[in-house]
Amino acid sequence: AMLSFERKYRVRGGTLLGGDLFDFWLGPFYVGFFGVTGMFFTVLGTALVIYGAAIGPTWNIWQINIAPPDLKYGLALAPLKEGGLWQIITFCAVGSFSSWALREVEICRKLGIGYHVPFAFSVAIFAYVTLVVIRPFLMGAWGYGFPYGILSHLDWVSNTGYQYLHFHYNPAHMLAVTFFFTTTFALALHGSLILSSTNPPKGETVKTPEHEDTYFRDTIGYSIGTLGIHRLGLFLALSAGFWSAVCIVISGPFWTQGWPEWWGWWLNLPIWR
Ligand code: BCL
Ligand code: UQ2
Repeated sequence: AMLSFERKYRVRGGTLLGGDLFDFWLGPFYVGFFGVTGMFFTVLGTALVIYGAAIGPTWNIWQINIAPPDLKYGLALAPLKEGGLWQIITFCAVGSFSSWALREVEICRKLGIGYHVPFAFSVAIFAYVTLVVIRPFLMGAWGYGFPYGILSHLDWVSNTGYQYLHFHYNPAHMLAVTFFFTTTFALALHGSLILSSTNPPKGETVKTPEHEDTYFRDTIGYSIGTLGIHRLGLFLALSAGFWSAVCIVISGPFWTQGWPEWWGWWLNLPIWR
């Protein structure tokens, strides 16, 4: 079932690869070259995760774990049951996420809209790739990647954090956390403002952006505006992902001591030293 206005937007072209070959829809879904590659990597990757669980010791959803290779394998390929599975799954994950981003690009081109959505998703992919490819590569072993499992990845985060004594002292982690929290704050302000102006008391009409601006001008003396709040929200969210990637890539490749020690530069400033 196509929505009445949908036909108008189902335009040919705008493809990056494959030309007209995959330029069609399956039901409501655009296919495209990257729909095919995305489906391939997703199905293969998911099947390998299930196979990994099947050869593992448990079907307990919380305890299933697919671990990266031992550090002794360095940057080499490991035997399938000793981390090789993790390596192939990681390859499938990167292939699948990238395909999804490129499929988004093709859809943006068809619609003639900006690339904001694929750009934003790319920042999330960048954070993931930093964790399982860039940092392990810089540290010389795939074994530094995080394990695929619900509890196991939490253990990895805790262990990795304590290796640097106190991760809260990591300046980039501070920025990332602050951006995540500010993002939720901004969305709470925005969501509540929109719902309040679109849900007036019975008998009253829906309010306009004039009312929205006035609400914030009256309370804090400033309104960022309806377009502005979306720009701010995007900036905050992308910054959260970006600084997350930075906070982990500098832990090890750049700084090997505890993060509290890093602040020695501040304590050693000549003013008070
Ligand atoms: Mg910390 C990282 C917050 C305490 C050690 N920590 C993070 C960051 C974030 C954070 C800033 C994780 C988000 C991220 O990377 O997003 N930490 C945080 C907070 C506290 C905290 C708020 C707190 O105390 C209140 N951290 C601590 C303590 C340490 C500690 C002090 C442990 C003892 N923290 C670490 C370590 C790390 C973090 C170590 C990290 O490695 C991590 C980080 O920065 O990683 C980059 C980025 C987003 C992603 C990576 C997601 C990518 C998604 C991909 C592209 C798509 C997936 C698709 C999916 C599979 C398909 C779904 C299909 C469905 C049908 C939809
Ligand atoms: C706003 C506005 C919106 C909004 C929101 C604001 C009419 C519908 C939420 C208010 C936002 C401000 C003042 C910025 C807050 C800053 C940070 C860093 C959280 O003015 O315009 O449009 O949704």
